[in-house]
Amino acid sequence: MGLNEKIIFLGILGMGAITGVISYVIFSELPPTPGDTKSIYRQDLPPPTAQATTKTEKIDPSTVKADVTLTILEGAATQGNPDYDPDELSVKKGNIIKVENVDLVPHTVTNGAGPNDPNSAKIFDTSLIMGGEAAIIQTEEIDAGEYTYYCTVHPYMTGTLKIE
Ligand SMILES: [Cu+2]
Repeated sequence: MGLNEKIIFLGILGMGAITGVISYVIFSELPPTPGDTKSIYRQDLPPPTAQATTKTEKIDPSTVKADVTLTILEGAATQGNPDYDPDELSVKKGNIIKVENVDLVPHTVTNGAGPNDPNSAKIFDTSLIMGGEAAIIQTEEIDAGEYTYYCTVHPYMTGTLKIE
């Protein structure tokens, strides 16, 4: 490297350093002001839309006397492990099913053959049940029949709910 090249190299390094210092100083002098909404990019949020309704009510499972328990087994998240117990559950229409997740990670009980099923979650859906928590599925308004269900987090977890 000749002398000129060294000077140019150091000059470029120096300009980089100066740019960094200037940016650091200017940006630290101009922090965003909380509540300042004068930006030309500001857009108001759309009004909240009504939540999709499913026939699974968000109620505290501990206050409900369930008729049947469906357990999500520990280790169910691992493909190939036993997941729902019982895998095929038969209940009488009107029965209240308590879904107990005894695993350590969240799972769901969602009707349908899988995520691509257009009817998925339209009949029942617990939404996420955290590890160690429980949810309720009410069958009062579900027509008698056989429904496959799966876990939206782990779609290989599947089971069948039969309503008589
Ligand atoms: Cu799962």
